[in-house]
Amino acid sequence: MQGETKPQVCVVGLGYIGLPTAAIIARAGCPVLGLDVTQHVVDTINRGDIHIEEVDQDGLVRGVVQRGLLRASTVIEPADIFVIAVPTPFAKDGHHTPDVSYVMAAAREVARVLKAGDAVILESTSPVGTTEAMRDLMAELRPDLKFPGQTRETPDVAIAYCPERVLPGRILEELANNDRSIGGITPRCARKALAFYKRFVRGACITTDARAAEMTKLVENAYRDVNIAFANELSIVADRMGLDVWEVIRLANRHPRVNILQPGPGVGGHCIAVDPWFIVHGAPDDTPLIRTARGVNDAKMHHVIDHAVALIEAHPGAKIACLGLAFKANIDDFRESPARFVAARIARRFGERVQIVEPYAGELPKEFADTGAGLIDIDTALETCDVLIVLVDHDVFRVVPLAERQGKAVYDTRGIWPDQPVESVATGLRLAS
Ligand code: SAJ
Repeated sequence: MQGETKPQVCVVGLGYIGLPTAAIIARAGCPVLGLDVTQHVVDTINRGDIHIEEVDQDGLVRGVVQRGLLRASTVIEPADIFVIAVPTPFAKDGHHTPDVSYVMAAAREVARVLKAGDAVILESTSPVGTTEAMRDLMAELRPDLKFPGQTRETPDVAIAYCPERVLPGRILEELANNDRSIGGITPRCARKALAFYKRFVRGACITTDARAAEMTKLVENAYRDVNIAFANELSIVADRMGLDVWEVIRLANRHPRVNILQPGPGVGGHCIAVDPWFIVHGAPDDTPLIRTARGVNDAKMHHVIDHAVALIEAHPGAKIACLGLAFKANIDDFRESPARFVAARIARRFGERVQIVEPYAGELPKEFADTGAGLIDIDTALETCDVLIVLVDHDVFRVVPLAERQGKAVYDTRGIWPDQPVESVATGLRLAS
């Protein structure tokens, strides 16, 4: 639109989602203030640098900072659109209870500067009802403003929920191209948020109400968790029956209506292993499947540890290489990683015999201190280790040819080496013949 004034945007939370979101909104020409509680994060961004490696693959952050479109601060300022992208972890009660305190703290901040005509959009993965709770809090703090769903008159502000659904490893691409669900507290709120997202999202933007959008996000990740649990359960059954689970899955997936996911050492990351609990917490008596899937995926980690230990004990004195610590392939994120958990257990048990290969790590995480385990590269591992335990399907591991694995005992928990000679045919327990 020619001569149009672009809205001033404030993105609250400059983490994995908030920072790239702020950057692509700025790239669309809207001036953005990024708000974060950490001074170091704010200073880093204002220098045009980044504190999260993946975000700046194409210099996007530096570019928008240099053009004066993105600026970071610890102090909120008035804006036209507020986007909240803060963490929603578990409470520390041991019951997987969602902790929405960061969302509510962000809403308090926003309420301080909110004015008639503004829109507040929550992006954080949240239990159903959080957007309404956020609205209630802001309404309490700002009795001078009319809030949607609480008045028969035209409300002063719009409030909506629009979850992100980007895949770590492809954040920038997916932020721009994925379809989005946009849930308004009222249809009018949804339309206002839609007009905003249309500025920088090329995918389809589909409007609904806030509760449906909240549930949609949780359902997407619970769907994936349940389907990975199915694959992991199959892998345990196949182990018992002496079958190659990857071959069985490959064959089954040739059916036109079957699409089984891949088994692995468990499910990691900050989303798939967390979000299903938000559904369970909201409906504890009606979610046996979702709860069981979580249990299956967590138990797979222990199954892998047991198998790895059995393999190592069958090779007394052999040097062991654990391949990978990241929570999934080709990323440098080691948080909530089953690979890291398994490798640490093996390192604690077998000490100096264990070497870790993780091309995305400069040093080993702290739990490896005092275990005796070292960090080596894949070439050294192939030269010096007789037992290989594949925990992450990084490309650099996948391309190791059979000739370099010959004569080694291999436990491939990701199925990256289908040509590995099988002596004892058990899922993942592929011993070189
Ligand atoms: N995994 C398997 N087998 C598979 C697929 C994945 O074991 O067949 C494991 C991975 O190794 C990893 C975990 O699951 O440990 C999660 O990885 P992922 O690639 O499935 O998902 P995330 O956590 O990187 O991102 C997910 C995505 N959600 C869905 O695909 C439904 C992403 O689109 C969301 O935006 C993101 O969660 C989020 O932020 O919620």
